[in-house]
Amino acid sequence: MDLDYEFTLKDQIFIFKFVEFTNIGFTATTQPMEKTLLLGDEAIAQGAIDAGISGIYAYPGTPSTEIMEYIMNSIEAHSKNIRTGWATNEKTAMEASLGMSYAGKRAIVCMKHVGLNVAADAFINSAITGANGGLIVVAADDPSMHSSQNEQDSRFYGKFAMIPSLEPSNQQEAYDMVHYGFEISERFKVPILMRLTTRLAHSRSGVIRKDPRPQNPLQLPDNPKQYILLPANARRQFRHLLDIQGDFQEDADKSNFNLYLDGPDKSLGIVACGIAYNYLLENFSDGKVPYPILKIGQYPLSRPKMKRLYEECEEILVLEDGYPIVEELINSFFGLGKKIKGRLNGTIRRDGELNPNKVGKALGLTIPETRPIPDLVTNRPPKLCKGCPHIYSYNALNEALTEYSKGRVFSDIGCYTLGALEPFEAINSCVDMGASITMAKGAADAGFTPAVAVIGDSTFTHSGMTGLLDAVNDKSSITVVILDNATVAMTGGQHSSALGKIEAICEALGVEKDHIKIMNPSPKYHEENMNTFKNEIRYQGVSVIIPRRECLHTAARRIKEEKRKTEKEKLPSIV
Ligand SMILES: Cc1ncc(C[n+]2csc(CCOP(=O)(O)OP(=O)(O)O)c2C)c(N)n1
Ligand code: SF4
Repeated sequence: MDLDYEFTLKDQIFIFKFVEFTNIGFTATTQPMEKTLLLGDEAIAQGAIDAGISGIYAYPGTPSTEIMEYIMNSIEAHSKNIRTGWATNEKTAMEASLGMSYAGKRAIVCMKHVGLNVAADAFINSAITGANGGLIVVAADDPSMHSSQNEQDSRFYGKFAMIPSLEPSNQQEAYDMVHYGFEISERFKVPILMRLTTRLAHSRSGVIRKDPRPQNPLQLPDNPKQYILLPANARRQFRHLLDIQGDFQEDADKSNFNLYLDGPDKSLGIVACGIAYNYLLENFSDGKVPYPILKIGQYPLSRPKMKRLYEECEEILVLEDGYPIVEELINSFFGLGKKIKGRLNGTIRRDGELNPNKVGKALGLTIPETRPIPDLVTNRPPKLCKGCPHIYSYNALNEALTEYSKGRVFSDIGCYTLGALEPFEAINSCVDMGASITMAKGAADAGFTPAVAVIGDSTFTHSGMTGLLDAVNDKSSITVVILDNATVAMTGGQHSSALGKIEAICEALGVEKDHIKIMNPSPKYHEENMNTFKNEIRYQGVSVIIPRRECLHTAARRIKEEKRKTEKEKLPSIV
């Protein structure tokens, strides 16, 4: 039995006053001291609305998607004219938020952890330009890779960019940290990174809201050169960033999010970062932990508090959901021989999500037996929905490729990645968004032809277009299949930036019009589709095939919405 997946969050108190549903969406009540039941993502979103943002930018990605969705559906956000809407990728989202900050307004940009890799150029440089209006970059990490390609820890990015990072331990802190994050972003004139993990993003708890703050007026930065990163300016700006590192440190030392909580038993001192603090409390039914705890919610690490813990306690246990970043720092800060327990020394498994049971085991507690997972929910691998258009694209493609040896289909990230599984086994790679086209190109350049790339419509505009241009410029012999289901299906059916634009984009990038083919991925067109695949795969150049049929769920939602609108129009109007 795997205990990893069995836990509850005791601290998630289920008191909620009221969430009002309307035809546009929902909005929380504002009575003081009443708790609103919010997901971690929603707490960030509501915090951002209340803290006076003028805009949110994001590209969907689990577990961050609900932040944008909440603000898009919020009547309050609509009434305040807060800019919402999906960006084409995380880099464009990051840059747009930087532009809004340049104009003096508060902005928030949200993405999943791997999205920060895409936005990294802009993100790291935004620490050098600095911010004008408050700017918060939210990265939602996914330890255990519930829906991701890796479990990288975004706190490294905060350290890499040398800006303050915030890591909430519960939904209330997530809400409060947004207010605080904007405040320090404007005080220090730098963007702030906020990192959370899946369980916090996707679990609910009662949140007390603060009084809403008005939006900032338009106001350009005092220093007109701040955003011009020519080397001479960049050097100056970077030196300034280095100069204010001490201020970040001082702020973290004083921060209410970094608490030293004393305990009588000094045989162990516990460092609990973000949600790990919640997991720690979960192991003590009265909420009283006998050991001193350093609860961390703001980075850089508070050295005086860490030093006190190190000096007062015999051993240190580091609890962090993600990489052993703090454990590593303590080892190298002090390195004075005391035992530091955590993921690095093997007390806690190096990979995978942290949870209360893992924390209990690390504390040497006896973990009560949990009920086994019922058969109904075990071993149920994900699969394409029955009738999904991707199924018929793969059926035709697989048949068209029977005359060649295996291993020729480079794929990408989306629902269609499930084509890797039985019964299709249609694809041979899935690395990062956009890599299908460029990997197919590289393989074709190496002489491995035919090489086929399979990419979704949203992934194509996210990161596929530039690779296609490379292939066109090099006249690489590849067939690119852009599966157009008119949505970003895998993350819940968000609007796809590619909608209605794919052929025009391909043509503009230089793909010959005669080699851009549209097909309907349905069983009745199987023969026709298979022949189209065969012909284009034989073509020695760049060809694009666009199987086009709406995702079943998006279609169902669209039809329901259209029906609701028609029924509403039919209602007699009250004058
Ligand atoms: C850099 C990055 N950003 C976001 C995601 C989350 N994500 C996974 S697949 C996907 C897009 C899928 O849309 P599409 O390509 O249209 O394929 P579909 O799921 O609709 O078949 C997204 C946004 C990710 N894995 N990596
Ligand atoms: S959600 Fe849509 S695209 Fe994804 S598998 Fe189901 S039908 Fe296919």
